[in-house]
Amino acid sequence: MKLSKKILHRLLFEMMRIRQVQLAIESRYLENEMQTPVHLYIGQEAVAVGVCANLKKNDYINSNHRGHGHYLAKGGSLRALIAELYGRETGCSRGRGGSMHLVETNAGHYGSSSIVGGGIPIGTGMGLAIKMQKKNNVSVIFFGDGAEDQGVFYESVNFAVLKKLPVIFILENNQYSVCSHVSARQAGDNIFHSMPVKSLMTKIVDGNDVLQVYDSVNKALVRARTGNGPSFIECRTYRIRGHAGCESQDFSGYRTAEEIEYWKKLCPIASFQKKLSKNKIINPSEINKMEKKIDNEIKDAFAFARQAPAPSPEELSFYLFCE
Ligand SMILES: Cc1ncc(C[n+]2csc(CCOP(=O)(O)OP(=O)(O)O)c2C)c(N)n1
Ligand SMILES: [Mg+2]
Repeated sequence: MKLSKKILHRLLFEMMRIRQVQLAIESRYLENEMQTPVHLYIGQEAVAVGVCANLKKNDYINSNHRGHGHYLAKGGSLRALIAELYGRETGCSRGRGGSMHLVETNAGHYGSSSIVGGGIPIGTGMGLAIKMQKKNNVSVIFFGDGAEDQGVFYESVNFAVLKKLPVIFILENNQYSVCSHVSARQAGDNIFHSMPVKSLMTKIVDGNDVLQVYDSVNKALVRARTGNGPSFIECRTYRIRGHAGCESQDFSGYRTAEEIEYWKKLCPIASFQKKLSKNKIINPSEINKMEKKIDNEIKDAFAFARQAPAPSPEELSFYLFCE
């Protein structure tokens, strides 16, 4: 697939932006001003970016607890993300949700949640709504290999195939569900081989290669928009940081330092930068410019978030589903 220089630069920029935001969050996390768990996306950037760069604003996404990358790639505001982590009224969930409850319906982001697998039936239902309303948009669901362990995933895939829904299931197989490796949970090597139904387009891609992700989603979108039903794409990747919190807070003993080092060398951003540089599509000063631009945006977002007001105690229960 031949992509323009503009798109290639955009893919790199978006991945760098997500990475730099994660690093900034991590570097401030132990100040304890962000009173929310965070699940960093470092290492998985090519998935969110490769998927969302294909989508239109009115295409829907559903995300999960590791959702900063999905939110930013789909066009969520960085200021509102950081304000959310700081529990501020100006956050994307008005400071009531924290890192695992990001949402921006104006950008087609219909929410993330801490319920592992919870977004899968919701995104499938959104596919049904699109079909019933005879619209042309698509519902994309991001979920991890831990969510794929759950029965609701298979029920949802079955339903989406049965009704030929415009849904794209994006499995981010980073190989771990908290401390448990995928080989301790799944009978087969490739999850996509275990799909229970035919007539579902299935594909496994290198989730650290943004172009592979982009290309596979592009094909799945054509299929969905032309009424041919859902697709399932397994993106093989790796989370470089621990399950939650910042680096120093990772549990230890469930994976080796060699394994982490191996995957660090497969960094989706460094390898894409290298590829573009080698093909003279980008030069060091352009990369430098991107870094600076992102850095300024991050500084602005943190300053915005930290000076913003918290929800008032009287209004704390507003916008929540509670008794
Ligand atoms: C229904 C449910 N079961 C268990 C948990 C606890 N839990 C939180 S994150 C997580 C691991 C999820 O792994 P995966 O879906 O692969 O996502 P990753 O963290 O690897 O991005 C688990 C089991 C939960 N939040 N919700
Ligand atoms: Mg996982």
